Amino acid sequence: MECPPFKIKSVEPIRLISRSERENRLKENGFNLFLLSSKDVYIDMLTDSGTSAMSNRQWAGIMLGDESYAGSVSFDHIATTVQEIMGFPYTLPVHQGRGGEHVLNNILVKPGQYVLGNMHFDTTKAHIEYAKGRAVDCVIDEAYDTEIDHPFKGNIDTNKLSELISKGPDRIAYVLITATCNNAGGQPVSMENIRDVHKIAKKHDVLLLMDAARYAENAYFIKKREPGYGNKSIRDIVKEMMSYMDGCIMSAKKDALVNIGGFIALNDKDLYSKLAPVNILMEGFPTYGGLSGRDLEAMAIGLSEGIEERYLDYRIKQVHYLGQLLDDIGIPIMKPFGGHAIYINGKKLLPHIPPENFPSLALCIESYLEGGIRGVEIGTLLAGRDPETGKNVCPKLDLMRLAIPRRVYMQEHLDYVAGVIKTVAKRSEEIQGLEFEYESPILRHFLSRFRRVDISEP
Ligand code: P61
Repeated sequence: MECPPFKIKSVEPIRLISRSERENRLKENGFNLFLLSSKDVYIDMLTDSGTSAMSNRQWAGIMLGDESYAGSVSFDHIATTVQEIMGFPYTLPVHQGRGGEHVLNNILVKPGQYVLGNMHFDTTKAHIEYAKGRAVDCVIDEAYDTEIDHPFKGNIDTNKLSELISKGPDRIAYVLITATCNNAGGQPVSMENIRDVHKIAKKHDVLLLMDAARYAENAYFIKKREPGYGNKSIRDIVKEMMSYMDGCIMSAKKDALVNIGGFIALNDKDLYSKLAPVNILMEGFPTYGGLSGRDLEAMAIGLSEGIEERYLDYRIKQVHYLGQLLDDIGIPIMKPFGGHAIYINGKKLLPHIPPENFPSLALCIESYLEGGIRGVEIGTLLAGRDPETGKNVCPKLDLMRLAIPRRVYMQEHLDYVAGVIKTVAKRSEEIQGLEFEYESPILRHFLSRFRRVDISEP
């Protein structure tokens, strides 16, 4: 086995507070782990977003950042890096992924139009709906089954896609491939599927974009799992993936290894010209887009580091190490293991808790109580309510995600996490569900408060 391709220069202390303190913190914060102070969290697996450890080169880049309001040299650095790696000539920086979603959907989506994709992430869906559009998931059925072994569960069902587009291409604002597919367990999309989706989109003259938050991890899976790509470099695979796209939107907080940042990158100058003024309004001048020069610099360096093969190999193997530990002790998890996180099937582990009482959230809360681990619910709570009926959406997948920040934790941390989950699973039958004490109106999981409900009581 190979060691991680880095050594540690700077450390950040962590500490496990007592169980009674953890219980108190939960009660004080309405059982919402987003509301906890990070000093009360021992192992933080809430997200892999913005939580990466930056490299010495990125930190050196921070000092080189050009803070000019207009024409920053650091903007040139990110724009040329995007063009070199992804091939898109027009880059608009944004402060993070959802900033880009705001700008993009403001221009692309007309009321009532559809945005078709494999499985839209929650901020993506929220922004499409905010622009009065409709977000439709067209992922293959296998994605909804945590047990089925399929190498590319993030694939779009091309029959479903064709059918929806054929009904009226004018009603489609654009097609979005999210790679990897976060809500389906960090599952990749194959090159074959990307190519097929491209053909369908072009046939109907519909814009095709990629949500590239985890595009490098997706490219790694193509290399490892798709026939014909084993000997290609990640760079070449990325180039090919992007060659089928009209552009991409990226939260750089994931595969570009930065704590803040993002961008929209495009082939078409006209579309760029439509987006740039809105970007000025919402994010900032097109050469900074809500970021400081140092952020742009770190993002450019991180984008290159994120596609290094040795790094990706270590990264994905680390995630799979945790997956294997949990699988070996019989925890029901999404398989095959995804790119940035391991997802536990909350519905299956806690079948006595109905979806409306948030089984996967209950699992997150118990894992915090047991061992100070902070995971996140990707299920009924996250899915929110149907905008028309007001009812809970209750998606087929109801999962607890243990996201692994990049270059942050060691094997021992993951051993500890597996031990805690094992203890929680042993007492799964006693675990209670939750109900709202306060339900926040938008992206409700962030600010809502809950109380425990004993499901067994009549
Ligand atoms: C995450 F609990 N993801 O997975 P921004 N596209 C995709 C994402 O995964 C994504 C964004 C766009 C997060 C952060 C997060 O309810 C939550 O830079 C595929 O975060 O704005 C973000 O990028 C948005 C966690 C976001 C959440 C929303 O952990």
